[in-house]
Amino acid sequence: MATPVKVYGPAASTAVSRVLACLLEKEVQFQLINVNMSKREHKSPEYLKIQPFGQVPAFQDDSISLFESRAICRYLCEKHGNRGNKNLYGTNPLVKASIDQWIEAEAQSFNQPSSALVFQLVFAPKFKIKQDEGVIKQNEEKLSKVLDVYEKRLEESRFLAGEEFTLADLSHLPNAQYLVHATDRARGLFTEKKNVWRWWGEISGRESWKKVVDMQNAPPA
Ligand SMILES: N[C@@H](CCC(=O)N[C@@H](CS)C(=O)NCC(=O)O)C(=O)O
Repeated sequence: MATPVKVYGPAASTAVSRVLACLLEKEVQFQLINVNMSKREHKSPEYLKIQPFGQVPAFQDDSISLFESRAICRYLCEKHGNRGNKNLYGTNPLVKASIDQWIEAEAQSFNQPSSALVFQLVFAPKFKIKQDEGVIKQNEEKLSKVLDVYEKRLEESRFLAGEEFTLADLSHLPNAQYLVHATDRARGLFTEKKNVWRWWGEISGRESWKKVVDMQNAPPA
């Protein structure tokens, strides 16, 4: 039996939960090792050896260490092509390119405004940090424009890269999950776009993602 891969970081982290969703889709065994960020364990010299930027997640598979959640997901799909969801990263160069295109759209266009909103609307109140209404408004506007593009795309295809659920869709789950449960205004950014809202219902209903959300909601051990 293969040794489980190791993921370092709390499931509540959006980047960690992206990797967890991928592992569950691919049915790859893993061990989640908590990194206590309030105690700044992610900045310890020991941790910096596997994640030199001092962020979560870090990942280990035997002697290989990796960081960057999207790169870890691609690695898992390439290594375990025949396990679990075989279509997650496509099966031919054209489909892979389309998946990569939408993973890039997530990383370069969706991630910035949605992360800023997750911080302002979810983590700032949790850690008693003052919210900035200007930043919230600005990023709601930015995200709405990004989602206009998604709405058009999702009018013509069921998922971002075509008719199958792929890594491109999966990559959006962590930030969107927080936002649709944050405030009416943030949720409205998704509900007001018919196809985006249909897509969200489909991707967030996957068993793999429901398990990740359960992990996020589990009381600390
Ligand atoms: N691009 C990185 C982002 C990692 C990231 O920003 N992680 C956050 C938690 S979601 C973190 O570690 N923040 C603490 C810090 O930057 O010091 C990835 O996708 O892995």
